[in-house]
Amino acid sequence: MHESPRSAAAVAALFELPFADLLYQAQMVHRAHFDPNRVQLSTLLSIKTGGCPEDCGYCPQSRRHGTAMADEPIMDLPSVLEAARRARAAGATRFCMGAAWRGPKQKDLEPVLAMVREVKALGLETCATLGLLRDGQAEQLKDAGLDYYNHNLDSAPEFYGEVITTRDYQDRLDTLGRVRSAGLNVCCGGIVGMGEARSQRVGLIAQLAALEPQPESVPINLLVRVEGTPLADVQALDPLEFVRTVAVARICLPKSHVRLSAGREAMSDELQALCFLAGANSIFYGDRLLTTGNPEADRDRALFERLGITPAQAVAP
Ligand code: SAM
Ligand code: DTB
Ligand code: SF4
Repeated sequence: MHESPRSAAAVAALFELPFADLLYQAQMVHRAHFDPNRVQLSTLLSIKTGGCPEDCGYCPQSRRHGTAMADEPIMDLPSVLEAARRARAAGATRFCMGAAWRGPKQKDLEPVLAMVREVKALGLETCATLGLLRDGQAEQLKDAGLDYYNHNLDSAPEFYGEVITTRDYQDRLDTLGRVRSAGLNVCCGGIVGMGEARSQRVGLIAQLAALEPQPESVPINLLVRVEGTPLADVQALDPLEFVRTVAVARICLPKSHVRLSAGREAMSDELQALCFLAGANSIFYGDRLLTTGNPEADRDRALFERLGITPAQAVAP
């Protein structure tokens, strides 16, 4: 028996509410499960950048697009640890390592396992996003001390094929199943502003809400339109529709941390404040996402100060 809406019709009805009624409902759900003035901070690091064989239309790291991004080797362990220490010192509680792979080969996974072990030893929560996982790989990551695995559904199944052709929706669901079975926390969300219809934003949230159990962490990305990618010139999403999407995610995924993710750099403080009011309670923190920019930590700290938001406490080292 689930109390939160998860049928497409119920999710669509939320999107149709007057803005004030939607935000009021999101606030009530948020306050029933979380301290509304606390936001979790995760810092990203691209440990393997560029040269990806996949064709995700939004992504600057695909080697199929004209983004002229170099195919770099995997980072060395000391450099990763230095970045993790910096993130910890700045106040992040989770460190997320991303790789531009379709998925890791065993020889790729070995150095990542070492990174997970050592980052965990710094007292940070660990997260990795490495693409599709094969049988046994999630277990190896779990044994190394991984806390979260990020793998996004990205869009509604009806829209997915217009953005990506090299992996299908079921591949993603299979990886999420492996992550869950290995006992890892699931971080799974999507991207909006890719030219999808509202009904397709509904479809994305309905899919996320139907995951059983629901993901612990739900990144809502606003497309960063990168020159050279097929989606570079797509029409910008109405900012208030973005706030609606966050609010609907909060209501449908009541116990999940909803992360205000990519796209924040271009948002005003006022728009971000509306997103926190709508129930977002996590951000990517630090001046880079994977390959694109993110607000400077100082700007985020100043915004939190103005809003009376306290970052979630770091775990003891
Ligand atoms: N290669 C792995 C994979 O795709 O599963 C992991 C890294 S991939 C860059 C992680 C996520 O970043 C994607 O699923 C997508 O949701 C997000 N992303 C990539 N490019 C983006 C962009 N331009 N704007 C917003 N989100 C983006
Ligand atoms: C997620 O949902 N968003 C992050 C993280 N998970 C890996 C990545 C955003 C990437 C934005 C484009 C870039 O910086 O390359
Ligand atoms: Fe590769 Fe991931 Fe980018 Fe897709 S989103 S092209 S899989 S790095």
